[in-house]
Amino acid sequence: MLPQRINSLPGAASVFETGIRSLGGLLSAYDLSKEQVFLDLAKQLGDKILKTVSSEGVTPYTFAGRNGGMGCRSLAESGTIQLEMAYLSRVTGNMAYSQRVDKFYESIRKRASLDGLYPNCWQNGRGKITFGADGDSFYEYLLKVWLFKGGGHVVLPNSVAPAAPGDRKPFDFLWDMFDAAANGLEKHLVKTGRDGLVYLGNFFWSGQPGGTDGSSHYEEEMEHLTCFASGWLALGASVADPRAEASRQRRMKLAADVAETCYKMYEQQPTGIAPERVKQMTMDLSRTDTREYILRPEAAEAWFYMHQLTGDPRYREWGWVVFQNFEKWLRVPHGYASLRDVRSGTRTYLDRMESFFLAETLKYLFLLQDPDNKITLDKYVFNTEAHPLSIS
Ligand code: DMJ
Repeated sequence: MLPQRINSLPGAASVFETGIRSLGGLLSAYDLSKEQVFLDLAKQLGDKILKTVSSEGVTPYTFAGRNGGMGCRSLAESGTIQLEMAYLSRVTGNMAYSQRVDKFYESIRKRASLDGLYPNCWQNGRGKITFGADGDSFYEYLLKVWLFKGGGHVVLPNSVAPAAPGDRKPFDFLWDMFDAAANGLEKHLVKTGRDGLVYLGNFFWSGQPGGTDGSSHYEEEMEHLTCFASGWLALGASVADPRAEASRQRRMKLAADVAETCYKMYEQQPTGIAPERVKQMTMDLSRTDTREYILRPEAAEAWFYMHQLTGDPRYREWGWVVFQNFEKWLRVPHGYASLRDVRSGTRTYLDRMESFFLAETLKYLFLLQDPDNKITLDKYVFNTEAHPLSIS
């Protein structure tokens, strides 16, 4: 039995996680079932989240305010609620949800970027740029919010491309920001390792234009989180729009390369399970500072997108292999456990099963195999926690 009311939320709760996991989950449950109770709860939660957002669209770390681990407001915190609020606005007719959080786009656009890329601590105007933690879903939502608002149509293999939208829309700046960020990623973050695989690293930016000064530098580190960028690039490259034409093939190739690197992250470990991150572009983990796997979804997400957008069966094979590895190494009597060391033949677990394992990892692996899947990327956008929302 679902509660009818959401009372107080703990001050220590993360606004970001509540938005993507709880609000996103309620909205998707409403979208798929049309049961009013889910929307009633979502509105209450949306109101509580909205109260924490400043008039500039800046979201705090927790409901009690505060900064997160980096000691600043992060890009992902303020840039990963626009999709959920756009959905709430659409179904309630109350534009205040969307208007408040979209203010963040005005705030960030006043800041300097490195070819469309912003530092995680965006208010500092310099520092770490990444498609991993604290940056990732800001970039993800630029494209997804644009698609959700009707900016463009995703074309699946063997389907007919609809006519591209004619007039420029007020929210088309989101496409421009997505496009600029994808160009920035190609220019500053892509590197081919000694193993011939394509990695997406980080960049430490001094804030100077161009990023070529002595105080800026590249970091050879790729997080598991960053694997999402494969699906993101492929999704943007599948849009029926003349603006996507020039970069389409190039970005599709990069998306496929990154998806493959993410598979190798799994394949090249003795357990067949990928670690949290690799460093210095090597998969043997001799340089990394962690060998944990905390059930992250981004590789499965990449293969799900790549399969749906290309039809290439290899992604299904990869997903199946990895699922079998999960069964072998992670299954415990009452669920699936995180692994302390993906190179060790001794199962040593962390006492942790994140909700994203069910919401994302298993969902993407299931949808990847499901021949009757109706949740297609021309009709749905997935929020960053893999909760599907129908586009129209
Ligand atoms: C998920 O909660 C979301 O995808 C988020 O954007 C970052 N990554 C985690 C799971 O790894």
